[in-house]
Amino acid sequence: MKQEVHRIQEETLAELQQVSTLEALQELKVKVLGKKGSLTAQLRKMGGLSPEERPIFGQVVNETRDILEAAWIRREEELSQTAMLKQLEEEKLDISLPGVSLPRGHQHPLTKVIEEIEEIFLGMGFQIAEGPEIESDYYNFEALNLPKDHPAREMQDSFYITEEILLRTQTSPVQIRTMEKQRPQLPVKIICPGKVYRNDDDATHSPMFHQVEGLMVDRGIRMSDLKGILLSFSRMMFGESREIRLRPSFFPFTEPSAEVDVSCMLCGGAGCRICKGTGWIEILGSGMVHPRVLEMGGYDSKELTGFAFGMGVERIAMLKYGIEDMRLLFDNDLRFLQQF
Ligand code: 2NM
Repeated sequence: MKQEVHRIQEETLAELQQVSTLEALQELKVKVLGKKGSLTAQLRKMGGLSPEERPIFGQVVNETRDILEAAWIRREEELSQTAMLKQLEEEKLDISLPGVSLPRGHQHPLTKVIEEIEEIFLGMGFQIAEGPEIESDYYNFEALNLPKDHPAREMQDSFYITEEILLRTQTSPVQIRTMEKQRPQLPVKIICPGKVYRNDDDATHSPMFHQVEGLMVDRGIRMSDLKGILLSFSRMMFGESREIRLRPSFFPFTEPSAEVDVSCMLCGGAGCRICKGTGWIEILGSGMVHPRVLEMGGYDSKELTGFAFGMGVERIAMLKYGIEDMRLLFDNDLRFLQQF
């Protein structure tokens, strides 16, 4: 019987060297060490042995099993290694090849301009406020004193989602929301950068564009505060030698209202192609916040006053960088973007 066990051991060790796949290895394992395997069968014969012989034979079988199992693990490693090398060879995978590099993007000039505007106003003590691009009719129009018959409220001029919900047409709803949220803490001193949407699409209008609006509310805020802040902004944005001028205008949410022009950054005010010979370039709209808007924000308009302004970022970027066609800002052509 001992010889039989020894024969199984030698035969199996020889067969192990013959098998060439992991599947065949597993089959061989079942054939020898499995429940119905040849070595397992030897153990069943122990019943026929004398009590003295049994432990000795048991030990022989166990030793053989240990030897075979160790040989199995070695063979399994060899075969796995061979299988992997074969796979690598078939895939012709060269892990030493360098990766494929992707072309590098570039920060968008609009993002740059927005960040620059933010830095300037942060430096003057303003905070940045953000809000939803999908707005209610209330925050977008009603609270801003836009009457029901105002053209911006026509279905065809704004992107309505329902009769009560639309894409914001300016960032001022964020200012109403901020007034409500931070009341009664003063001053309110915020700028609101972000995307706005209007149903216009031609060479000079994009259905989506960017705005930065500003708001300052406190006791005793006057038009001269507005003018001082906007002069400082214009000089930091367009150069220390800039001047500004205010022209009367109209907005439903401000009274009085003014358009703000900055002296031409190209000719310094002498008159050129860019300023169409006037020496001045319009950069933003502004005014003293309408008392009704302050009341809508929850403030007592007899006690407080404020100024507000709004500018189009695309326009500022085009002036600052001398971009002639607004559509270049929306093409995302790297040859254009990489110039800024
Ligand atoms: C502009 C021009 C003038 C403005 C008004 C307000 C608010 F919320 F206080 F009523 N925010 N922004 C404003 C005023 C915006 O954009 C051309």
